Amino acid sequence: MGEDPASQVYVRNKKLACEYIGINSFEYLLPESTTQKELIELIEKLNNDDTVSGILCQLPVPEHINEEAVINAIDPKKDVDAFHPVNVGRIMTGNYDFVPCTPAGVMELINESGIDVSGKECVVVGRSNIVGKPMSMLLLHKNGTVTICHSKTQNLAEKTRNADILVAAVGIANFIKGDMIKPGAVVIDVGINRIAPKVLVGDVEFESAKDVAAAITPVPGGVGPMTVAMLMKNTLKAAEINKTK
Ligand code: L34
Repeated sequence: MGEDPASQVYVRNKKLACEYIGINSFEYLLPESTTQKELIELIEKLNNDDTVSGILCQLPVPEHINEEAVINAIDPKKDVDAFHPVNVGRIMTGNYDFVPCTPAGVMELINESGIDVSGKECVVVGRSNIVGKPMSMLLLHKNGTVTICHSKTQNLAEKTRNADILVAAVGIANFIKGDMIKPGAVVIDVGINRIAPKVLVGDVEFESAKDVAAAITPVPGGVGPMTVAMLMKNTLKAAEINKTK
């Protein structure tokens, strides 16, 4: 909904990924003036359409729309973002079909790099419903010892310097400096901050961090594309779950 420039890039990347792997995707680009009722009516139409496996509403939505009401309107069986409370609850218990795309992408990067989370000190900076909270749960399911830090955390650098695996998801450009990182740590940068028309940076100051960390993800070209890849995985899962006889 609306004209958020970042959303336009992200949605485009999702559509391209669908095209690339052979998933039909349909974009409903709703004008800013659309009412919440109209948006929810569209979601309900898609909920009831057997030819639709997965639904997502790209966030953020404009101010006059209640994000929670929109998320709640999506059929949990088609909720490929895993934002619906039913799916959030299932992530807590560990019995889930859909994993939120960004945290899932982070886990995939960790696994594919041969990094064992078990017993490690994992520090997640950021506590959003979309990244920080589910991220912490996924690391916990892999037997990490998880600390969640946020804007009210005292002695933040002390906490981050203790991390074997550090996930930065605060949304502040270059927030984590090299001296806040333990030598040899794995650093995952979830932030995407546009600091100039053509300059994207993460939440980690890459230059000062790269020589301290044993492994670090870049921005762009790090977690962002993984978010898109995990959406494809969830959508395939949704197609299997919603298969009509
Ligand atoms: N409903 N809203 C919903 N689901 C999501 O999973 C998202 N997210 C976040 C924002 N809102 C959402 C995304 O899709 C972030 N996000 C996302 C998706 C794709 C990319 C980054 C974030 C991405 O493709 N990043 C590339 C290009 C960045 C650019 O050029 O701007 C990268 O290399 O990081």
